[in-house]
Amino acid sequence: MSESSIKAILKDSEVLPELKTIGEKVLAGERVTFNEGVLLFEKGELGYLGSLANYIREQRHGDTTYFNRNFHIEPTNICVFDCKFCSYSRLLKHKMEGWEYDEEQILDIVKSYNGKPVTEVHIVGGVHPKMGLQYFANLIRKIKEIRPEIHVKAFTAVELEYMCRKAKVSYREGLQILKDHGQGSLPGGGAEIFDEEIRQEICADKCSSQEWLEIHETAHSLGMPSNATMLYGHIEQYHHRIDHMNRLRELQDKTGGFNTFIPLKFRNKDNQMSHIPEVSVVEDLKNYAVSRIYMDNFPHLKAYWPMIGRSTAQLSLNFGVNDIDGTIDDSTKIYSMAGSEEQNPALTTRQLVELIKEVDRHPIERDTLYNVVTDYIDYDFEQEKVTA
Ligand code: V47
Ligand code: SF4
Repeated sequence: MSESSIKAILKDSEVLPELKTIGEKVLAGERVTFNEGVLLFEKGELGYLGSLANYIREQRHGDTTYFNRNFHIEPTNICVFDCKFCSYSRLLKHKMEGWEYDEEQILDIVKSYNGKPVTEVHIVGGVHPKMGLQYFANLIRKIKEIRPEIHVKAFTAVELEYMCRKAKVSYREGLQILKDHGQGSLPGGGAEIFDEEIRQEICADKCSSQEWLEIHETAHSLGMPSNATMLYGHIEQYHHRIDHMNRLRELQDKTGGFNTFIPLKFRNKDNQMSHIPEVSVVEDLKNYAVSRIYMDNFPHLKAYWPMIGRSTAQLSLNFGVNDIDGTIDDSTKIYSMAGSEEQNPALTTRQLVELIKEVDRHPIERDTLYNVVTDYIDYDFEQEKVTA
């Protein structure tokens, strides 16, 4: 999407004047305000939003689409909290339906990846009262003994808040202990929607928005980067989404520690919010586009394909997204249990590369910190090497 094609779109008489003003700001590299963000959601046509978002995406990343090779460990789905949207957790009282891996089982999962070229392990699960800070710190150390080079991206702010509270340490002390044992970064989960009233309705008993932001700010100050998510498409309104993005944008101005923004579509199977219908694919794409336009200081925007499905993930690459979450085998249950498109979210690297190439984007395998691992544009899978 070139500057001249955007200018042509801005001349289109069907675009509302106030939306044209926002388009001109985007072209000039200026920041969109809160009210303008809400207006984009309320009045922006999908095609117009997509053009602006794609322009930003291509200015920053060209056709590059990143993915990484990781695997997930979910140590337990037993959780002391009771988020209304969660299809995954089993409260302690329903322990029969829960799982709880012991240390040996977790280390066996790590060992099962021996010889496989994964660069990251993503550890996230329910909040189990018996699995505390020291347990997880030791676990990370043992994982690093098995795979010294692997990047450990672990624990949402929800898990960290609970761990630190139970261990009676500050967030700084807790995060420093985990860092000293080998943790590299934090995933973006647990953010949901920061608006306090909506949060009270959907996940009243877990860490507050302020605590979530404080934990990420502390991690950034210790040199641990992180991601941020937003759970959308339930009872929130557009201004709640912009408020959420705005709080993240402000923190990113302060710390620069966020890598990636990951919108997560609410799925309604088998949870306490099953009566709420899921939003459409059009809404998903609009949400990606507005996120790309509003979150001007977030380098990357990720589509989590196990949740939205492969076709929408491909489409999202024209709506601001420049990253598709990796070849994660069949190791995460959080979305398949909530009714996502992908019941077995496994893709080989070759399939993922083809998925990206099919929509004329340039696949690059990255590590957690977006260093290039392999450029797949001229990769020959038969010879297992780059040919050009
Ligand atoms: O915080 C739970 C979400 C998140 C549902 O950082 C649901 O790279 C939709 O943190 N419908 C956890 N979403 C997952 C997470 C994550 C995922 C991918 C990449 C990264 C990253 C982090 O899953 C929770 C919650 O927002 N979730 N239930 C549901 N029914
Ligand atoms: Fe527990 Fe996380 Fe599910 Fe909430 S979303 S109930 S914190 S596992």
